[in-house]
Amino acid sequence: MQARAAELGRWPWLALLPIVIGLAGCFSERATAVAAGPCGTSLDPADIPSIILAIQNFAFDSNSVRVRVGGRVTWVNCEPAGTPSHTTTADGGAWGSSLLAPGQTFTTTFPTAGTFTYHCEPHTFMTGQVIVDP
Ligand SMILES: [Cu+2]
Repeated sequence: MQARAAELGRWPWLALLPIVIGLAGCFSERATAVAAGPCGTSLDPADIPSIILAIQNFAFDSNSVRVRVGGRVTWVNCEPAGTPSHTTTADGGAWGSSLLAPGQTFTTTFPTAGTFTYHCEPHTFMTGQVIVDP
């Protein structure tokens, strides 16, 4: 512990290193999301203004998002190749994707305000919600 304190005394900027690395990680992640979507999937440029959600580890990430009326959400299946396909299916029937294999995407628009819960058809334990603000 004392040795570490002495090291930091000699190179005080070392204490900032984890912060700098953390920030660099944030920015590169964001740049990747805009250019290629999560997990490197190519996105239709028309989908870029969407809120983009990854499907990974048999979950919607994040499982709760907010958009404005008229906003869009794009789900991207980020599972590794060979993982069973998923859907995004509104509980009330407002939207429903086909089975999305790893690497596939689905986009829908939200024309009305409200809270819309959804699930994955083959894996009903996978759930999420989209809150649409007026
Ligand atoms: Cu699923």
